[in-house]
Amino acid sequence: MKSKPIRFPPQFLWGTATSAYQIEGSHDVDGRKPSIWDTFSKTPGRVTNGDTGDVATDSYRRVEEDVALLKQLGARAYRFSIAWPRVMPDGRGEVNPLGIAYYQRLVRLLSDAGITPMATLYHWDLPQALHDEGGWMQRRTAEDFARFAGVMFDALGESVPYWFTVNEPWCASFLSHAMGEHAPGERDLGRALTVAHHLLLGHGLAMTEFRKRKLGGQIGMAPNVDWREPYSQDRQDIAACERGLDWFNRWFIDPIYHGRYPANMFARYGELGLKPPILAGDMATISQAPDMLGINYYTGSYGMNRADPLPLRAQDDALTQIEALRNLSTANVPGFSKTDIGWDIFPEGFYKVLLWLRDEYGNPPLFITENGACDNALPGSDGQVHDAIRVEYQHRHVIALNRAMRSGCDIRGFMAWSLLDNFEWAHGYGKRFGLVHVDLETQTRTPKDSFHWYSQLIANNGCDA
Ligand code: IFM
Repeated sequence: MKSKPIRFPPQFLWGTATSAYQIEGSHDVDGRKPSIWDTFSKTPGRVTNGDTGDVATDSYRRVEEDVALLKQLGARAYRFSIAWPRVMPDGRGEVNPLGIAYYQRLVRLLSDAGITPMATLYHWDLPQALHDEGGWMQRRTAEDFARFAGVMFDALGESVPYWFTVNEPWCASFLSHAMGEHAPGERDLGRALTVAHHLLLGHGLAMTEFRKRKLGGQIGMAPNVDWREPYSQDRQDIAACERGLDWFNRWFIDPIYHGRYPANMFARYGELGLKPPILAGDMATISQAPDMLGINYYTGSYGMNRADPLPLRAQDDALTQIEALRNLSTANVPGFSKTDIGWDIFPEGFYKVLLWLRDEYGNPPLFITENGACDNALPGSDGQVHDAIRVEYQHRHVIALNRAMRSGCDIRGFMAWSLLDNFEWAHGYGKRFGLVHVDLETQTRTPKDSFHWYSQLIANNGCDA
């Protein structure tokens, strides 16, 4: 029996997302100075094949071509990020008019094409000059970030209706400062906690700048979330999954919606002698009411209590401490398939985490700011890219999204990650997330099967279930 097609509200914002360092290239053009990712990617051994964002998909120069692709897709919105080192090359002080002009042009092109612009202020490209002074370890960097945000609100506030302050703060803190996988590549849990707090503070201070200007648009943060489904109803498995959610999801969302860090995880960090550097007034700054929340979801899994729980010990390295904080292991469920980056495909987790956000935070307005799959399919003999993994992934996640909306979740838009194959951070260009294939030698763009599938979905405002 054929099931009924699913439909979305008429005003639902379908679009795609990218970020500056991953696509722009032109790393030393028109006054841009290095960010921590320029430095990190040029450090031997940090990025697969020694790839860098120097050229990326050349989108700084091909902005018209990329907007034309969005138009061809039928996108109603486009989420891009603004490179801080392009706009304020030293992180503070002088503003670079050429940097501003680039984003004004992008926004104009989008608006002319009838595409709603959505801007992210921090997608990990901290100006190197600020990092040299201590970077996110310094409270002052949060204040510098708010000043940069203010500059952008003045430049684009009238024409950009949606703003996201910080993208995936978990990556910019724990993955970067405790797990060493992203710039600046440190392995110290205490430093990661400090960075996480300053990112949250930067979010709050940017919110203050936004509110001061009485702009008509909306603003929020864009954390990444995952879902841990208890493998059994055993109390210990349920508790382990809760620890996983505390560690990954609640650590960044509770401060915004509840004005405090999750108590259990806070206490666990305390056992390691660690705590965030909270000063008087910080939690009020961080928790001023956002207009909406951006959610990035890619994967999740079944979780269970670790068979051999680890003690919390200050002398252990950061990775062992993280294992001990969570004491959570992944249950291998037969039949789970993976994307080409090795992440479990778990649309049920998407549905579950959306319901969890609804219940845990009072059903906030949400935008799915990222969701997508790595599928390394290349052009075939017919010249087309048959990225079947991505089409299936996207289809199943859109069905989960629709189910969550029918369960009352207030979701207003969906940005597929990503418009183009691009610089996938420590994986370099070897992992492809684009709806559009990019030949890195020629910069030729070829829309993939997933692009055509998504285009149909947008045109019909729905798809088969
Ligand atoms: O490419 C990244 C993006 O920059 C942030 N979210 C996850 C994507 C895929 O790893």
